[in-house]
Amino acid sequence: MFLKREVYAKAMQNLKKIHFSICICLFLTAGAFFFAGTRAEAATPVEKWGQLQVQGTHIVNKSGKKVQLKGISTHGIAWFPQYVNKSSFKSFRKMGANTIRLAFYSDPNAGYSKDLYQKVEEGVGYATELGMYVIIDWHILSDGNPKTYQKNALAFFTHFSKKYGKQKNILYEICNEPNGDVTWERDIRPYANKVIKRIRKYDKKNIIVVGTPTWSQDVDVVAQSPLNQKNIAYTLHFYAATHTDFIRDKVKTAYEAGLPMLVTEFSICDASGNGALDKNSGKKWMQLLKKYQIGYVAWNLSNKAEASAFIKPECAKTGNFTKANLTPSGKWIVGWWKK
Ligand code: IDC
Repeated sequence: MFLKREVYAKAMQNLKKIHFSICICLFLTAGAFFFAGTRAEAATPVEKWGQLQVQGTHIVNKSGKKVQLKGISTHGIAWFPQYVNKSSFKSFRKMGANTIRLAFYSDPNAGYSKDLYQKVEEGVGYATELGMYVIIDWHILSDGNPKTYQKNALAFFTHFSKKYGKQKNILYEICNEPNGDVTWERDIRPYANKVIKRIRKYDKKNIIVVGTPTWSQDVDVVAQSPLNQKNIAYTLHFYAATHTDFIRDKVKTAYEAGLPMLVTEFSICDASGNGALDKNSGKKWMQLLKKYQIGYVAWNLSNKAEASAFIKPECAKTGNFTKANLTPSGKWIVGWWKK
């Protein structure tokens, strides 16, 4: 009887030990998951990738790994300044964006004003706090030749490269879309060389994105004689319903020739920024960009009644967006960000 009781007590003791060990194990596992979870959440895009650079045909991160920038461009910040705020950018980061582009129209007839430097600074500030990359875009458009307002461009990039030259999350886009009677050799190349020289006075490392002829479509032309400079990528823009295989072929040619490219603007509607969506052509673009590891930033962050706008026209919010606030083009594009 005594023996039995002793065996029983021993068994109970062992059981308690096992129970205790299981508890400890569970606690440690839960703790590990918790810390992994918070750590993963704490790692912002810039914490993960660090200083970007151009290596050969690609944009790579601090460890030399090819990366795809993905994100959204503001509309002209003169017209939709209300979307340049931290909560707005944060909601897109949550959906998978790592990049914000700030579109600063350069033509005085299209919103240019030195007063808007302040808005760019706010935007860079929010993106930086959120650990996102930010493209400072000198948005030439109606002023087709980048030389038209070259003096203003030099002042603009002097100001921002002086201010942000030591940060690692900045990209400079020096001429959104050259168009009209403009050639690479005669107009864009000399303009680019001047602006790059100015930026490099203050910023030795960050990537400079250079526009290409015909609304940043002729990457094949540029690939024949790119600039002789470091950390340069070239702009490629497409609107999938208008720009189909004939532009995708230009991209293939340029890529095979070794040209580093970045899509700083695109949508899946037509080139007017409006019209029907072409998801079929859009899908071909996404597949091509993934295959080549070319980054892409979508047009545009506004609730304007046009197909390329991301926010539904009836949505009055200016931040804290969810997918329910997005237009069909917005929803479709966001769906590719985490792929
Ligand atoms: C469009 C906007 C539209 C605005 C127009 C003129 O979507 O609301 O009225 O500019 O400023 C581009 C340009 C980009 C255009 C966009 C769509 O870089 O500024 O935005 N687009 O037309 N290139 C090809 C298409």
